[in-house]
Amino acid sequence: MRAVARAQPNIALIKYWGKRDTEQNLPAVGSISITLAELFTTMSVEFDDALPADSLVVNASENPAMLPRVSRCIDAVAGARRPRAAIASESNFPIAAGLASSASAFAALVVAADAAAGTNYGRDELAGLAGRASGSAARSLYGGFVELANDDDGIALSTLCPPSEWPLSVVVAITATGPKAVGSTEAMETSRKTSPFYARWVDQQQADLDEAREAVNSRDFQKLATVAEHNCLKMHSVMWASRPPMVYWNATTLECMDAVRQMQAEGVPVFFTIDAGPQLKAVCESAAVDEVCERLAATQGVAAVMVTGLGGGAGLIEND
Ligand code: 2P0
Repeated sequence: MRAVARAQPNIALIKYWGKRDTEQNLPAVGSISITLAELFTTMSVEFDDALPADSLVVNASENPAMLPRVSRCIDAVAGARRPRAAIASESNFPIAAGLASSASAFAALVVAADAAAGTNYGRDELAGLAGRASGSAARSLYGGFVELANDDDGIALSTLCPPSEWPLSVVVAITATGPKAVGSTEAMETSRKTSPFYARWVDQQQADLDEAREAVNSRDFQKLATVAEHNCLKMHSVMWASRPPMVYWNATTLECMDAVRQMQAEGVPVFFTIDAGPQLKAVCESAAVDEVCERLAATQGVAAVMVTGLGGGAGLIEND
């Protein structure tokens, strides 16, 4: 009745932003991501009939705020008549700062809950369950380059390229720590309801997905760089034009963008992407990782850099 799973966050290169169904948490657009290797969340779920209620500990502190969402996700896996659960998670990177901690957390949660309850879902079903809790979490069930496509019933996941076949690196420049002002779920709804650019964003997404998929299939770094930066800046433009506007960047985020632009001008194979937070993620060919790390670490205002390769999907590490 106890299981522990581990999942890595993923970084979207073609972004999920906006929902077509808030009830079932279905995305308005498809997305393409890379699953990371060295950053991870470890999640333990223990069912126990003797417990009076579910409990959640995140990085050694009780977290009642997140508990209802976590409990609903476990209900979706194990049924509402399941025993109460003690849930504990640990992440080795800052949570709630635009580093996709909800992706690794809910991906690990569905794997652990499934094993602890003995429900034995397949990976696609687990991805669907994770996606209902947090859209980006569905992608962390898979490794390497992952595409999430919309279909009639919900979502469909596929691996475009395993990590070993195109082993890019990611350097995360931490430009601020601490939780962000507006969570993505709320920010996406504000964009959908108020941004004049939202409809165009949704309309254009298929073309970006097609271009990025072709770039991945042909291992064309420049092509991927161009479409990924374009897609990222379009997503942020949707947010900037919302009411109220949502600007997740700080001055250091812009300094880091400038550092990436300078490296590109010098021929370094690197591009940036930025999610719903102030951190900049620089994706580069592995041979360039030391250079990219050094240059971002030396950029004014950068608190720290983290380096990671690409990794596999969520998996079980203990099952008692
Ligand atoms: C992504 N983000 O594709 C995009 C890019 C942030 C910016 O998915 O409401 O936490 O839980 O489904 O998955 C963050 O949103 O949102 C996200 P919910 P989620 O990675």
